[in-house]
Amino acid sequence: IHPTAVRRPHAIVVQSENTSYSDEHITASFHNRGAEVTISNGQYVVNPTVQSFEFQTKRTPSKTGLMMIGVGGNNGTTLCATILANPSQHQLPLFVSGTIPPLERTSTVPISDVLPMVHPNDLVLGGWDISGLPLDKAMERAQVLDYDLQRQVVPHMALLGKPLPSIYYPDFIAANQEARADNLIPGNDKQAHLEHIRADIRKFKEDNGLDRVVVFWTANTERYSDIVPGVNDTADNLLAAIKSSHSEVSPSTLFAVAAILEGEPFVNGAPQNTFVPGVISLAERHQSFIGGDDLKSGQTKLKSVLAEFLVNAGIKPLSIASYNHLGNNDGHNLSAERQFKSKEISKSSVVDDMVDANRLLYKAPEIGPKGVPIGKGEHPDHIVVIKYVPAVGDSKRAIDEYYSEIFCGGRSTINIFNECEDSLLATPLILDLAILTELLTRVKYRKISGEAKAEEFAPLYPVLSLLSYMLKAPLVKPGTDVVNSLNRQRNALESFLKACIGLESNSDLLLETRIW
Ligand code: NAI
Ligand code: DG6
Repeated sequence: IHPTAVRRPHAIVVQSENTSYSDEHITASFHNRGAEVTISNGQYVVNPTVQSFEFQTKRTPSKTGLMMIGVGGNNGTTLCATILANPSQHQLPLFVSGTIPPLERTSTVPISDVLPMVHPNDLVLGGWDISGLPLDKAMERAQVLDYDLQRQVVPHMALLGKPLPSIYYPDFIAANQEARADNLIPGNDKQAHLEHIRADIRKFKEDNGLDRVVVFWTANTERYSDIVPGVNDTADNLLAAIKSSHSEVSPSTLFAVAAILEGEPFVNGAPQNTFVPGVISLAERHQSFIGGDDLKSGQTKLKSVLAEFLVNAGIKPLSIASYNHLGNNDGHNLSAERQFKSKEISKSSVVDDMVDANRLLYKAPEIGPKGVPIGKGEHPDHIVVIKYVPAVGDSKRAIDEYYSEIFCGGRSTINIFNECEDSLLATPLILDLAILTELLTRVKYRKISGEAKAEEFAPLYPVLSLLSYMLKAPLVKPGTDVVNSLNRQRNALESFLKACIGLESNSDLLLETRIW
């Protein structure tokens, strides 16, 4: 299934005193430059800051498995089929197979050459589904890929067999999914379910000789879990709530806890609040990586670019109305109110920081007597509508209207209509997320302070906010700001990759082109 093709050798070697190579590691020093800004006597007072770091990246990618929860769905089967259909390892349209901006004026380099990364074809695929349909049949059920491609890949998909049985708590997904749920881990004991999932991860790792397993939620969107003090607000409370099979522990949270306890990264590709505060604390305690939420595939991705462009250009969106209809099983599940609500939240948050960043255009919130802002301040009207229309299957149709105020009180209306196979946008994001997540587990850092003895290298903070570029409602370190701007998210990711080999962040200054 995976004939080995000739791979490009690791192509970039940085020759600098900032960067050193051993057989095992790339070590690079990096100066993180920023500024402290205060307002004094009506003036912004800016003090430039610099903190020096060393990054150490393990050079050999881990032998990595990708275990998808919901592997029998449209995204899961499309991902398996596209990997199996690509034995000659053609370039896939991924972030990691794109290029990074010029290291000098003209040369771009492939992102996957900046640091060693797992090749998509080397991911060992597996996972769980509450539907027991074998994956070849599940691919046919999904009706995403062209008939002829399905026909060619069916025998390979058949070799993947049936998904592992999963956990099903009917209260969390739409009632219309019940007919699918025929492949279940028996019983209602959540502690036993947790042990079962942990054993599945260990077995998959062992059977396939893996060093790393990325556990990925691409199952149905769940309703939000209530945050209940004493239940899911701390790591210990959450573990106790699982022991007592508390009704507010969702399947996705249980999978996240299983991955964390196994020391394997977990990524949430759906919008629900899997990462209740207890999960984040548990990940911190075990230094285990998590990332989410919700794949940012089409409408929201464009919105994060367009809204930023409009606001930065001084064009003031007064309303953004986003409508879409689709006919796949995701759409069916989202036709239920509570599951739609989860998606509505993740699709709606994307313009917040751009509006907050320009309080010249939008009025800031009033400040109350104790210095606390009242409300959110001025904001465009923003609505999100999703309708289920079975006939169109996976081919989502999305309409967006941006109605804005322009110069001299004029009005501008931009209408966008997009038609596209939803799962063909989502699948590459899952691959990118799995590949980048594996990479980030191999990067360590330490602070360098003057002449002081260097600290030990430590892993990155468990919430992998560097994955934001692929996610609609990025999970970030508690207490830090969410960045929704697609350009800034990409710049952060590229700058981080370059920092790991001792290169400065991206600059479009191109000074040599501006001077004699
Ligand atoms: P799908 O409905 O085709 O697949 C979901 C699969 O999850 C189904 O096979 C279902 O049986 C299974 N499932 C449900 N609960 C489960 C559980 N507890 N354990 C194991 N399996 C379970 O949906 P699709 O299109 O593959 O999307 C998957 C998720 O990704 C959805 O939550 C969707 O909202 C999200 N998403 C999808 C995007 C897209 O463009 N397709 C983009 C952004 C997010
Ligand atoms: C319809 O909104 C179904 C959803 O699952 C979306 O297709 C998915 O979340 C992708 O959304 P977007 O806004 O990134 O295109």
